[in-house]
Amino acid sequence: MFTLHYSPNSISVAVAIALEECAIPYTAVLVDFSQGAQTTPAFLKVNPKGRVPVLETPDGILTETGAILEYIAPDLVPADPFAAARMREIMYYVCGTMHVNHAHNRRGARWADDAASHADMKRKVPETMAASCAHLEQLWHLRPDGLTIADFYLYVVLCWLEGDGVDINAYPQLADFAQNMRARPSVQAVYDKGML
Ligand SMILES: N[C@@H](CCC(=O)N[C@@H](CS)C(=O)NCC(=O)O)C(=O)O
Repeated sequence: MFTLHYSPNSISVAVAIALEECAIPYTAVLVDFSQGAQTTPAFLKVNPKGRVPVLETPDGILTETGAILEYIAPDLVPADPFAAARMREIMYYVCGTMHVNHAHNRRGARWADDAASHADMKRKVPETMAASCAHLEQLWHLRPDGLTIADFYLYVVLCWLEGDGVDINAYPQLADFAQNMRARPSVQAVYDKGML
């Protein structure tokens, strides 16, 4: 049995989409950020990093979205090593750069103590997120064919664009991708569960 610790609209929802896509039954446990639930001793015992997602599996506890996605859905990683590397090229960019850009909106305290520094970081977010969208749009032709686990990560990050002050329609391939993902039953299921 699988237990997913998640927070709505967070990257943990990418794991929920993958579980739905693979028809893997799971229990979803809400980690209520508004109550600081990710910082409680009980949660830190599960994930000392104080972040979601966390997936409890029959093999042990996993953290880090990309790692979890690879575990859940190995069939959605291209068999060809070069295509798999292309997929990871996107996923690591979205995780290591774009997700971090987004975090500067509300999580500036990770990097600085001064409120003025937080405000400065926040102001920069529309610019850095737009730059990430432009890179993805420009390199879209390198994306491997067919559905991959990177798509789940990317979709959730694209859902953050509006709140980050970026209009997805300025990037037609990303907008098209997001629309197609939104139509998938797995994505519909997480909306129905109030996760997105
Ligand atoms: N590298 C991690 C990042 C996980 C992460 O930053 N999750 C955010 C939600 S999107 C979180 O749990 N934030 C809680 C906090 O910063 O207190 C991954 O890809 O899973």
